Amino acid sequence: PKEIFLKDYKLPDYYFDSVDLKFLLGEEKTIVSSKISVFPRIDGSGSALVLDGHDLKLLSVKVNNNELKEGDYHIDARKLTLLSPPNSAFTLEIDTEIYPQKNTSLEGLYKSSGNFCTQCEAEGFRKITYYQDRPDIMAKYTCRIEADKSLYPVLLSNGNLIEQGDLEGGRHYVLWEDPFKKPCYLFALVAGQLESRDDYFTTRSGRKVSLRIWTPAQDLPKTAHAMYSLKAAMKWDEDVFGLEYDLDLFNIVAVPDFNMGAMENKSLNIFNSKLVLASPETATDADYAAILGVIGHEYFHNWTGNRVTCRDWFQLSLKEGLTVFRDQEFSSDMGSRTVKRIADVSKLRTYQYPQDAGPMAHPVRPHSYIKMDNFYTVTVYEKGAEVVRMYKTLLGSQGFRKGMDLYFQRHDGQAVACEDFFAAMRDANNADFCNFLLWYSQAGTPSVKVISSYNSDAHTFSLKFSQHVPPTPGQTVKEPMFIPIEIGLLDSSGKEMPLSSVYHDGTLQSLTSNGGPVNSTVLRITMKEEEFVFSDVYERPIPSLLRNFSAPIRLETDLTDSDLFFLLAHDSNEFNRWEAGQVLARKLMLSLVSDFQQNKPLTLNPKFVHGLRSLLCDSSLDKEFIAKAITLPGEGEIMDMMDVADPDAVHAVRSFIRKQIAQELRSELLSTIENNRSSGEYVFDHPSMARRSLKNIALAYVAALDDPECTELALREYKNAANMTEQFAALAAIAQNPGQNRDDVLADFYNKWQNDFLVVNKWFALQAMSDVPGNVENVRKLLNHPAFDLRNPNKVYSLIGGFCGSPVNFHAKDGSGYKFLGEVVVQLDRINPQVASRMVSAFSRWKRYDETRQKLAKAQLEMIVSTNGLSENVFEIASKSLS
Ligand code: BAL
Ligand code: ZN
Repeated sequence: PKEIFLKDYKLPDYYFDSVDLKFLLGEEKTIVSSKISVFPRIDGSGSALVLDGHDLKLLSVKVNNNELKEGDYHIDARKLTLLSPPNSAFTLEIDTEIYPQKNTSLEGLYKSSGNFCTQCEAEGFRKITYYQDRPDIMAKYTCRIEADKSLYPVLLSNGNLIEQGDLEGGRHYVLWEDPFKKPCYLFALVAGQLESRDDYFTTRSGRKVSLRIWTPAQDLPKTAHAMYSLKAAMKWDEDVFGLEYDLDLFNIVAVPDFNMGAMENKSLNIFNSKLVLASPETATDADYAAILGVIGHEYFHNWTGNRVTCRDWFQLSLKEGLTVFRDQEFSSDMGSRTVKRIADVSKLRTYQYPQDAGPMAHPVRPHSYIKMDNFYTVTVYEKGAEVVRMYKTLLGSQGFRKGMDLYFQRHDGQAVACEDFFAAMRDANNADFCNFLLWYSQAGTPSVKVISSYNSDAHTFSLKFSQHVPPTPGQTVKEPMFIPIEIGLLDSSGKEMPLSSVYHDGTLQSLTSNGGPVNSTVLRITMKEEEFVFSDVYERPIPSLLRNFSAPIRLETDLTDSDLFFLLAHDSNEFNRWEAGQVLARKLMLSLVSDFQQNKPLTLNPKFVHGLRSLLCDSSLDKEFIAKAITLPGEGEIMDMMDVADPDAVHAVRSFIRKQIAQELRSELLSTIENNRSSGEYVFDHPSMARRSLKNIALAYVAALDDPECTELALREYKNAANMTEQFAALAAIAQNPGQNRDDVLADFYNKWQNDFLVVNKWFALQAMSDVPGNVENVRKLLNHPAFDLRNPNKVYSLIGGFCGSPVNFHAKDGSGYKFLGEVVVQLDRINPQVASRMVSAFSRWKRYDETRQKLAKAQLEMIVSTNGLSENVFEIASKSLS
């Protein structure tokens, strides 16, 4: 397979101006005709025109109305090359035949539950017709669709519907025109039996936009929350960024078979149904929140991605990092900012940090790829969003907004690079960003160490920082990075100390704002080692460092346990209160892991339990914050901090602590459940969700005790639950403990929900993730369950993905988990390489484990790599994991 490098980017030799597409949709095959107006970048250059194409049958090629003969072009499995096109603008017409019914890769045009739909990002358009399939080719499109009217009454594409009518033989047609130039990855087509929930939104300049959410008729009642989310997102983008929608129609279609979560095609977003359909009975609060965030995300792409797009796929984070940042901000404004920040940072630590420390580590802007699909990663998305967040931390809200305005002013309608965003932020604010661009090119999570000292004579407080960026594949030597660290200082009563000035790099810098001292400031760390000295500090402070997680780094401090308990109790920065608790929990877990490995008895520090008790009983705190604060760091996070990851020890320790907490806080947890029962209708708002989340975590704790009273309670909660959030939480609480109750409720849940495939996926995932010993056999059985289907990505993510997320069973010492995944990946790769390659990623950190496990995992990777006919997708991940 060929590797593609960022440094090899070249401007295209030919541009496309307009593209007229025609689809004749049929049951055996689909005919695609394209008519493209082409012009050379440099007149008379005479270079060949190379078009991408994959799994296409070429019927004809015409240039300026003349059919080309063999010899005028060259064709192979991936390219169609016009050897000597005209020297100036010309018309290119191509007819191809494709077979959507047989397309199980779910990229290009395919069928999902009887309906046609498309997925073109990143390189799916080449499975529809021959084209320069790269994002810097932006053109205006029309799309005519012809199909059987009774089978496919609804025919959708991008832009405005300008014509429609009936044809002979029970067929009909539509003609869509998109007035905005776009790259082909934003092209979309949907045809099928769908109905819509209709609403409208009036933009602030008075445009009345029709909003339609399309699903099969029976699912329409479950689209209310998606419509609410869409309208909220449209309003928010106007309020916060001054960005309005630019057409009279916005369509969303929900499909059950979809590789990604959703796709931002211009005016025709296509969504995985999981991220559209919700009712209180069938969807959890987490589902509701995800729908809000992703509906927002895809809508926000209309400006950050569609109006301004990427020059090439290496720039993916330009649109994704920025749009994730935007959706995070949207969700924060719609709910609790602190809780959202905690959730986002946890996600980063759980998924992105391990990627950054493993064989697939890559910069936010990767340097190379074999398959672009493999780079829709937590690094490009989530770390990319952190990079955007750092601009805002450095510039403030107004400065950031100025940068965004300049970005659109300069680049609307263009395909640009990450430097263009950087330059807009810098120029709009006249800012000195020093070497900030390294965030785009250096992989690896920077480690920052800080040592503090207080001088009681001089009344100064010093912070000495040192940073180190670990080596990553292909990058052994790293430059120091520009790291913004937001900090505050607390006095002995827990109050913020006023910060008046700081001495750094030979100069005394005033920190006052509006004439007075500030409580929090952002230090700019740019060197390998440097010191900041605060003056006028009249007692030894406790520093609150990296507030709001102002940079995606690992921070090591010299804070003592008692400092951390103090911060947990007093920090005015809620995020850092949570973080202090997490640091304590991580330290505690690591030390117990070491005890466990040495066969020492495990005991829990009573101070830790006391800290949790105070949180649990503090009625002034937000309930969801409490729920987050009493949740222990995940097993993966702890393993990530060990020299040799030991899944059994970490699992044993985490389970031990959970049970201890449950025992010692039993009465507080039981009253928490009692006091937070639902009354009345399900409401999607922060207070109600916070209440449910606190109740559910309390239930999970007490159910871990597996005693008759608590089990009875969990069974009652399961039976009486009036919404899926509480029903599923009770099911999960009961399912922690193997036995008859577990078997009974799992069977009951399936019987209840067997006709709702999204709920059944939750049932698959819950069992797949279970830590019951030898669970691999249960998961193998579930592969043959009538409700399971390897062709449906959501089912694979639930069952196979869920299983790989269970440290004890996936990493079972006998290698049974690895063997299972190896077999499934090979089978899945023949059906859907993108999904298979996501699954194979679970192997990527095999070197982190002991020798026995390493050997077993490596053997599976070697087996996969040597499989005949392996896709490039899986090859890239598996071979990089081995290297
Ligand atoms: N562009 C792919 C799906 C998304 O990130 O919105
Ligand atoms: Zn996106």
